[in-house]
Amino acid sequence: MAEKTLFEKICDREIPASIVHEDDLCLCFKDISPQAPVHYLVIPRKPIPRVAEADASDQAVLGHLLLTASKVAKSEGFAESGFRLVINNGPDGGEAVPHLHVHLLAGRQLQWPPG
Ligand code: IU
Repeated sequence: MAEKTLFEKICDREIPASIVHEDDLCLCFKDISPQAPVHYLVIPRKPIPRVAEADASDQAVLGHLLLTASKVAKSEGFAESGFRLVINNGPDGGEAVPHLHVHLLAGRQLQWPPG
């Protein structure tokens, strides 16, 4: 069996994380190196390495990640001021952890384009 990713270990409570939401399909926890006043990661329990490796059978979980991120952002009071969701894919995309995750950033004016 392949070794668990860091984020699978967080799902399995083998590594501590500050979890703000969890359900059958996903977990949302605070990023350890926040780039905004609010910086959370929403990850599927299923260890999909990156969005480019998701397939049609992952459609429901992919939708669930976005809906969950939006729900968390709104529950934290960012419905009006706004927030940003980011998925980094592969080396040029800036992906560091090979377990799909949606970054949720909020709480300051974010710039565009990203670096
Ligand atoms: P990326 O999209 O793969 O670059 O993002 C990985 C994120 O995971 C990054 O923002 C890290 O700060 C974050 N992270 C974490 O929250 N906990 C950890 O133990 C590790 C990375 I390693």
